[in-house]
Amino acid sequence: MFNNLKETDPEIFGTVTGEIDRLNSTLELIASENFVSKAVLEAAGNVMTNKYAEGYPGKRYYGGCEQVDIAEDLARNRAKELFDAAYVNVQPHAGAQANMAAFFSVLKVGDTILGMDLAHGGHLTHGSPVNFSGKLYQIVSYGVEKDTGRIDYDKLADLAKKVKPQLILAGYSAHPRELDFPKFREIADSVGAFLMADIAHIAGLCAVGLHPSPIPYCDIVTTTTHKTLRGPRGGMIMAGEKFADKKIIDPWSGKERKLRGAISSRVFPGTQGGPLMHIIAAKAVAFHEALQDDYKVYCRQIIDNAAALAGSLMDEGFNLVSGGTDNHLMLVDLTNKGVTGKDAEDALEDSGITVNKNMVPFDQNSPMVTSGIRIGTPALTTRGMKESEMKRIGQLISRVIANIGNEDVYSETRSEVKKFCDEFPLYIF
Ligand code: DSN
Repeated sequence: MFNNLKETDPEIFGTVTGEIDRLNSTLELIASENFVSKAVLEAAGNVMTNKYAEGYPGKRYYGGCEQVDIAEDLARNRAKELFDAAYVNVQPHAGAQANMAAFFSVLKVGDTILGMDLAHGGHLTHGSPVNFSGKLYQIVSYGVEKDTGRIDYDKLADLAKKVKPQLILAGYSAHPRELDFPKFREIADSVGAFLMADIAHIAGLCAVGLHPSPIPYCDIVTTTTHKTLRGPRGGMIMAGEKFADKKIIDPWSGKERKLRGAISSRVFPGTQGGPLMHIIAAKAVAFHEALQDDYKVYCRQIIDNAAALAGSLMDEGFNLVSGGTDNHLMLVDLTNKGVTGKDAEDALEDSGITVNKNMVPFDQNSPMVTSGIRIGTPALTTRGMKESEMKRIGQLISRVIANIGNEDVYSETRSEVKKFCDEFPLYIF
């Protein structure tokens, strides 16, 4: 495989084969990453990258769209079935673009968003001052409680009453607990706000019923397609039966229209041009895979693996934010170990274990240093690992963090990681 690439561009060929080697020989514990199937890879890397298809199936601005129309319809219909959604837009290039189009569908510049603080598990696009969301909107952040690591919904309701946001955002990139969407709806209704969920991390779990679905409760639901959902890198916007045809005032025209129409216009032509048709085809393949029975078994195992890894780390004396996890990720507060997130990330990387440094709630360190690491199980679960491997991985992580700077420990750990990886082969071309 990759013979043409090898001949044309040996340097990039080297990075691709190097990346395959890296994936095959290390333990991938970044909570937002996964390994797609070879079918998804083939769909993502083919001639559909050539096609311009601005517009939507049946209503394009270019000829020659008959095949890509079929692909986009398959992607939309499969996503509708998977999430029980009435409206799906598979064109957002990424999660940030999905969130931008969603905000632009219902908010005027200067409106107020109530979203989760980045340091408490939120996301850049949920109102960070260095992101368009923080520049264009008034942002009021909510967080988790210091003692429980959980959202206090009564406090959130009080805050909403005080700031009267136009939109409340439920969702996170680093929160280990279930979200209570009915409660969020109640709070949004109490102040007349739109409710949006960003389920980028938990989309797969929501699709199979292992996390409550936001679709019956939220006006707009955004997601990425490459995390637990195990598809190509990309974004998507959905709305449920109750909301897709809801009449709203389009903030760009000032006229009344259906929510689904506003979302479609904000994705294209509002914020994007030609959709990435090869990626949309790959999204369709991933949704097909997620509709099979074994995908639910996979998602169950992600959660069981996260619980096993969390248990192993707690046995080793680690403090987990909120004391554990309900989902695919955990947030380890390293303060009691006297190690920063950055040093832990670097030491683990040198030992063949990939995680990311992450702020913990009420963190005193900067985002480039942090006091914690975020760990997730979707990728290793795809590799076939189960609870016993998770227990051992928890012990390996503990050994490395107890021996920061000890190259012998890193090297012994790398050898053990290599053995693990050989037992669970990943990409063989
Ligand atoms: N950067 C992603 C994550 O790691 O969670 C979210 O966009």
